[in-house]
Amino acid sequence: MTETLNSLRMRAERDGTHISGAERLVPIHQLEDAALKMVQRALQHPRGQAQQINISVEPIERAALQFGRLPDLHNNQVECWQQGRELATEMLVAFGVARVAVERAMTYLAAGAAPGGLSMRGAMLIDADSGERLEADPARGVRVSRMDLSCAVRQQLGPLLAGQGLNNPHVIEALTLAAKVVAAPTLAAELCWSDDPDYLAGYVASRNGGYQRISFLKAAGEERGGRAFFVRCSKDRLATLVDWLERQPFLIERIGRIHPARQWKADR
Ligand code: WAQ
Ligand code: MG
Repeated sequence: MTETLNSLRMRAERDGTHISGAERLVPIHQLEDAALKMVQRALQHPRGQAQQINISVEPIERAALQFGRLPDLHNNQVECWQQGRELATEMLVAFGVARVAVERAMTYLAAGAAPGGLSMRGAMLIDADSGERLEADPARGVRVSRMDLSCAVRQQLGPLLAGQGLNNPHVIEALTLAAKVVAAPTLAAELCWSDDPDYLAGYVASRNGGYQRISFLKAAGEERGGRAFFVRCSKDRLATLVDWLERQPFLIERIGRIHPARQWKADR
């Protein structure tokens, strides 16, 4: 395929507060349709109707594309968000993140990681050993961008996810983002839960541990959510990592496995 791809990005706000964002890589003949869907989404968002919507389109050079694979999806069913956060903590520790770093990240996400207790537009960068916060702007964070599924992977993925009751845009976008994140060598793991008040699932991910979906990571109605990227990277190489996450075009051409659901019983 030699067709030029375009980076299509959307960011929506209301009263200066972040509502939603989205990022795709699409050929020119799909731009109109994909941009329309992004605008519709910003106007119908559960966090509120957007007032200001920014859309940007930028061509990507085919030669600059890197290719990747989706992480394997594991579907962990927990009984409540408290149990989910315990499971997420143990998984991140097993992925090699220091417990203190996990606990700090969870505390920030639970309190709203942006100034004023709001959700950030992007992700926190957290030192995987010390738990120190490293991103330059604590309101914006780092926004992973310029990634997408190939058409073939998108077509294969839908029915596989549907078989597990997981064929929704949250799962597809989160898998896509996590695929790029875990491909960065200096990134140890990711923790995420949504800032949408009605979407209670989240995940942890790492290169070897895959995408570990957790059915509850927060309470219903909660609008504080976000992402933490646990990094093991010297401070002078941080800018290179951020640049790669934000700017490197990354196309996912291989699918991962979709494992059946696994039930976790609360030990109470
Ligand atoms: N780059 C970095 N951080 C981002 C990005 C991005 N491109 N997009 C969103 N975030 C951050 C930002 O702080 C948001 O507030 C937060 O993540 C949550 O974003 O398996 O829906 O789009 O069922 O609300 C995960 C579980 C759903 C999916 C995550 O996130 C599943 C979700 P949302
Ligand atoms: Mg959201």
